[in-house]
Amino acid sequence: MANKYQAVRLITLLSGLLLGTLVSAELVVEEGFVRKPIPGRSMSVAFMSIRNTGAEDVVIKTAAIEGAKSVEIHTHSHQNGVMRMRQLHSLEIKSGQAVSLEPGGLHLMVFGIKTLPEKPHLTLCDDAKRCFQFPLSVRDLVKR
Ligand SMILES: [Cu+2]
Repeated sequence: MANKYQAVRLITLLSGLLLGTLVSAELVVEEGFVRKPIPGRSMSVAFMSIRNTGAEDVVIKTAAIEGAKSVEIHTHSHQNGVMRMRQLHSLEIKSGQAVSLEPGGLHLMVFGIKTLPEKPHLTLCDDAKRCFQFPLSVRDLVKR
């Protein structure tokens, strides 16, 4: 009787551990693209929607894009009617929510672009140093 009870407890413990691995952080990047830099320039921007489909909140600390030297997370803010860019050192995406990086708001500032592959990999790493990889597309500059 005691052994049976212990077995049940062990199974509960194991399923708890299993569940722990199953509900680990999960991010999805939708509509992700990096803009080709202006000819002669090496700096550009990347936009996307980042969705957290996991059960825990994720705090993104760093971003990297294949073919670029460095990437910063930026936001825009209005100061006395002037739009300014500001670097963020973390970007929280709550469980079940999505954050949009779009023109005029949050964006990834991409530095030191030489040649972008056709589908450059975006790597996002969180505060627990877990990294997530997603393919981006490359878009030409909007022609007016
Ligand atoms: Cu910026």
